[in-house]
Amino acid sequence: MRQHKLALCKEHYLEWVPEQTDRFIKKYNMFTRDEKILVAVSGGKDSLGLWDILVRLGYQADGLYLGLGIDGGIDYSHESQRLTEKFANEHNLKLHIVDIEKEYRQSIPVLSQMTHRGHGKPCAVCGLTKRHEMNRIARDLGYDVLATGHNLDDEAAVLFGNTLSWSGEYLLRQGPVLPAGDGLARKVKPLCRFYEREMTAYCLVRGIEYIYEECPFAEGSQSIYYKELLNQLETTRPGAKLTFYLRFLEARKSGELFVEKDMEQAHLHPCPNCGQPTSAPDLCSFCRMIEKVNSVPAS
Ligand code: Q46
Ligand code: ZN
Repeated sequence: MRQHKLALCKEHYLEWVPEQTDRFIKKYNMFTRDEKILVAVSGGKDSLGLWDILVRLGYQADGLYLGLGIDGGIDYSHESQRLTEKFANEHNLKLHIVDIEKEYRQSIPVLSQMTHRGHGKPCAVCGLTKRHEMNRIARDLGYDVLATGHNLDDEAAVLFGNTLSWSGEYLLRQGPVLPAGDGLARKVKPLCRFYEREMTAYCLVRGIEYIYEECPFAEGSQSIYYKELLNQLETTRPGAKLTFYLRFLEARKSGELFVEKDMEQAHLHPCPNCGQPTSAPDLCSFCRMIEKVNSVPAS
């Protein structure tokens, strides 16, 4: 790990990763050992790695898998669900599975086509659905906090995009912890300081079987392009990604860059259908989407 000027053997690497994770959890006040954590698992290395680490550290972490119904020629959803279930069974862990198609009659790609959102890509509908469902399950099942496996490469790419467009609102909300709001679960990213390759290495040496393929719809996305640019930078300047992200967190905290203002929570009210907070005047955008889909006669 050139950025840390550190080289570890397998045995010590498997100790170092959880130790570091626990340090970040405490540093950013993510959660305590008394709280119930719901880990959003996709079958990929980051989320399965995160679940494994939290359990090894003795946290109460259950999993949530959302079946999106994405095939993309590689049977993506089935394979990622199979690997997630395999991991949960092998470690005797509790896994909640929500199949979007069963729950809302349509898979994500079909919901996207029917609502004409996202210019042919289902990512807008997928993101909206995942946010809605993760929050719904966390709230309904009484979890204190929702944890996702975003790593440093993910966070640096989002930060890069938000900086290029100086999206102040998004920059203010980006961080390792998004506090709970009215009806919104606290969201945390315990892996936000690990490089993607560090998580790959963790899963490989730990023997975690995960889905290698990305979601087929990720191809050609802006975030992958930003990741490539940042990787080029990292090659010549080891540690650049980490510095970019950490300096941003410091600057934001100190108020150097932005004046922290109250997030727009005041304008939120519960959606009359699902009860989740929304800024829309009536139904939340997820319920509006489902209403629209249900109004289309079945063919
Ligand atoms: S948003 Fe888009 Fe991802 Fe959903 S459709 Fe696939 S690439 S999984 S992070
Ligand atoms: Zn709603």
